[in-house]
Order: sequence, then structure tokens, then C-alpha cells
Amino acid sequence: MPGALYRIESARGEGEPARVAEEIRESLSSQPRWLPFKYFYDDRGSRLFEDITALPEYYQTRTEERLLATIAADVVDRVRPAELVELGSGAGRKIRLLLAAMARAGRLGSCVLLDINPHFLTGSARSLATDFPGLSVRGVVGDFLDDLALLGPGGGRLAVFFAGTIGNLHPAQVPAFLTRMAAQLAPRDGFLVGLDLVKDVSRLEAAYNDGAGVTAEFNRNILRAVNERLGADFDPEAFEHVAFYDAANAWIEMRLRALRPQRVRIPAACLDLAFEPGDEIRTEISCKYTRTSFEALLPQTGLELEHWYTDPENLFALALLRRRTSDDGTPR
Ligand code: SAH
Ligand code: AVI
Repeated sequence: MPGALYRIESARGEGEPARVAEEIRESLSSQPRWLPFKYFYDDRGSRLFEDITALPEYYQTRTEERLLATIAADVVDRVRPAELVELGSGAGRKIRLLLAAMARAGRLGSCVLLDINPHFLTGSARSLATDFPGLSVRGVVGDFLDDLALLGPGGGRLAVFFAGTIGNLHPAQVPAFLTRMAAQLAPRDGFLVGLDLVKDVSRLEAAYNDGAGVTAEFNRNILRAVNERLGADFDPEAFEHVAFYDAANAWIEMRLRALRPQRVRIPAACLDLAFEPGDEIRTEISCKYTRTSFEALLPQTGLELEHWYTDPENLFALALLRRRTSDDGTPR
């Protein structure tokens, strides 16, 4: 598109295939077996996630989008950003509400998208650059757990992390993740974090066990992605989708359960796995928060809660965090 201003860079270098093989070797050799959730998001998985967002049972996306539409101007007014950064940007739709609010406030400057999926990232960067003339768009293909430093120093920055994707991290990982994010923010920069809230178990479980079976397909797709990346021979149809709420941990857990005895070879990871019927692989946790449980993760991170926005039904929250000023004794 002539005039559209965007560039893409990648944190994933030559060592990437070996790193992936090692990561998958380790997780599938653990007891219980598990897989890192980022492997859901090959092109098919990213499209399946988009399908999930439109499901009647999956209230999260439409609730967050509606909430964001009502608060975008307030967030822009509080943070006064010139740059918007989105972690795990995916199709990059919600960010448009904030870009529009920035444009209305005469603050539209630049935008950085960071995502593990290069094709979705490029598509989103291109369409944002086309639809917001004058916006400078940078796409970074990278891992929000390892590559945040690529964002560079903050200053006039509002970072956003939508969808409740922070809930896909184990709560024990969250303070370190927030501390790394704080390092990419200047004092008084903002970080807007979407959180799915603790609620009725039947509503939560329905969102991960939809009637059309899209979530089941998304779950099984992780095995196709491993086949594709590492030459493995998983038969995804030989596994059933399992998703349930673990109230003690306040998370939804997704698993794949073997339906029959089978062997799986993953040559690139030097693995030969035996499964008996009922054997499981944990593929995702999706933590559900309360204001109190989320706030408990903030001390020592360099971030503090400035505002807690939620929808009228209290289904989903957007927590506006601010980087503390460096002179109040918190770690830099
Ligand atoms: N922000 C979008 C998409 C959320 S889905 C929305 O609100 O609907 C989660 C997104 O995070 C996907 O686009 C996926 O590709 C990306 N993702 C998952 N794990 C990642 C990781 N470790 N690092 C960077 N991006 C990741
Ligand atoms: C991206 N993430 C917040 C979604 C979630 O709800 O945890 C991924 C997902 N898994 C199953 N359905 C959607």
C-alpha cells in the first residue's frame, strides 16, 4: 500500500529450531507432560483463536472490546501516550480503539506490535499502517517472555496486553514478567492489562468447552504445530480435549487425553513417547483473577495499580498499571 509506514523485525534468529526442539523435549519429558502455550499459535491456531473469539460461550473478547470502547479516552487522557505497544497483538483489532482515541487527542505517533506469529503480525502491522495514515508501525516477531528488551526504552509509552493472555502465565511467573515490562517503561508510562475474572464455574467451563468444538480443535492443533515444526507424528484425532476449572488455583486447565495406546516419535527432539489411554498432556492454564489476587502480584515489580476498570457484570477487567517514579524507593 503506497505510503503505509510499517517495518517488521525478528528476534528469532538462526538458533531458533534448536531452541524449539529443546523446549519441547524438556516439556514433553517432564511428568506430568506439558507443552508451552505459544505453540498453539501457528497460522491455523491463530485463525482458530479468532474463531473462538466469536463463539457465544466465549464472553471474554466482546466484553473486553466493549469495556475498552468505553474507557479508551480516559486511559489516553491519564497516560498521554505518544506510543502504543501491544504484546501478543494477534489480529490487532482492539488496539484500534486506543489508536482512535489517541488520534482524537492529537497524540497519534507510533505503535509497536510484538507477537510470536510472523504472518498475523505482518498482516496487523500493514492494516494498521494503512488505516491510520501518519502512524509509524513497528512489528517485532518475538516472545513476550524473552524478548521484551527489543521494545527499547520507554517514555510516552502505553503498553497493552489484552485478552487475558497474562492469565496463560503461571501466577508465579507474573511478578518477574511485570518487572521485565516495567524495565521497558519510563516513570509514569502505562501498562493496560486485560484480566478474565473469577466467576461462576459453569460460565467459565462453558467458555472452554464450546458446543461447536472450536476450542477442542484449537487444543488439538498444538499437536499439528509440533508435527509441523519438529517432524513429529502425533495423531491429533487420537487425543480428546479436556478443559475444567481448578478452583484451588483459580485457573482453567486444558489438557489433551490419549484415547488409545500409541507411540509418538519426535525425531528433532530425540523423543519416542509411549501413551496409554487416559495419559494426558497439559496444554494451557488460563488464570482467573480478582482485583485482590492481581494486586498481590504487584509489589516489587515497579508497577502500581492506578485504575481498575470492569464491565457491569464484573466478567472482565482492564487494570491500568503505572510505572512508579524512580525516586520512591522501588527497584529501577
Ligand atoms: N491480542 C489479541 C490476541 C490474543 S491471543 C486479542 O486480544 O484478541 C494471544 C496472542 O499472543 C496470539 O496472537 C499469539 O500469537 C500471541 N502469543 C502467544 N504466546 C506468545 C509469546 N510467548 N510471545 C509473543 N506472542 C505470543
Ligand atoms: C489467549 N488466551 C487468553 C485465551 C484464554 O482464554 O486463555 C486462549 C484460549 N484458550 C482456549 N480458548 C481460548
